[in-house]
Amino acid sequence: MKRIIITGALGQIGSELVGKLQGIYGVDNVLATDIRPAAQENGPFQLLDVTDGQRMYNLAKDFKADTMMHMAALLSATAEEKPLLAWNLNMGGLVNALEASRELGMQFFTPSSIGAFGPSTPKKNTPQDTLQRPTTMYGVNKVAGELLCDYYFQKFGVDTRGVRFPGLVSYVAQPGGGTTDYAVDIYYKAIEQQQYTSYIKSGTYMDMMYMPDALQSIVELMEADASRLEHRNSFNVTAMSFEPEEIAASIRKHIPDFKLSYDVDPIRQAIADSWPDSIDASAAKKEWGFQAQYDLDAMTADMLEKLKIKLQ
Ligand code: AKB
Repeated sequence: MKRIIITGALGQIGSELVGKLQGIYGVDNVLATDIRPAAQENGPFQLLDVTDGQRMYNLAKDFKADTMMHMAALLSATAEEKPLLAWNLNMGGLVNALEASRELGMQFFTPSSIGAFGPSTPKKNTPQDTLQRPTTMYGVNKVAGELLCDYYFQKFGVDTRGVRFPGLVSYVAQPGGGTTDYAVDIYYKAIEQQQYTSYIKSGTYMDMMYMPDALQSIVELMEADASRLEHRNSFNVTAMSFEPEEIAASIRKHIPDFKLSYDVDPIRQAIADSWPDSIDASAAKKEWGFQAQYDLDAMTADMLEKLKIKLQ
């Protein structure tokens, strides 16, 4: 049985990860933390600014945590607007979480991203091990983070694990400040207004995954037999790759009058253009059995059904 501390528990992933882990390991074995107070506390919760390493250590120690899931981070578009804040928060938070894990002997998870790739990376079926020269602050943080997690494993024996998430789609908590956020917004607007104006250009492919598959991948990687893991901190995982017209076509199977138009945001478009069109997840499949359940149409059907209820 694990005792888990989660940072960024009110963020896009954290909001659902907490419930998933509570269901598996028990409500009292999951300590949710975030920089802002929870509207509703469904289990142990503490305020935590991840740049405060001492408080992070104390909370983990008092909770007797054996696992750290470090989710707090600024996403790609916000990091481009505020690069120094992104460096301090993304790298400062990560090193604090790794240090607490080293000192307390905790198993460790943090997500990397397709943002860890750059324009010189092969764009199609991007290999697990390849060129990583990202041109965004977020990407710089993610590559440095992957290397730092590898370092903590090699140097100190911390059981660090991680995946490179694609854009994550969910009806529970909206993402904020990401480049792939359009793929969430579009479903809300489809229900509310039967139309969407995309800030990402037609023909721009990016990898995506539905949140239930993302959560399952975290649990499976953390439970995986360590002796099978060669790529501990940077597994490519993906469920689908699409461009705006393809998600619109999927939505039209349920809302035939749905209209898609464009007002391209040059900053987020440039970030998207620097990322792969599609990544190869075969290392994750081979080393710990990763398998996504939802393709684009299955995700669309579930998103629209759940959002109709939520937005009533
Ligand atoms: C973002 O768009 O910044 C994130 C990511 C792909 O890491 N969703």
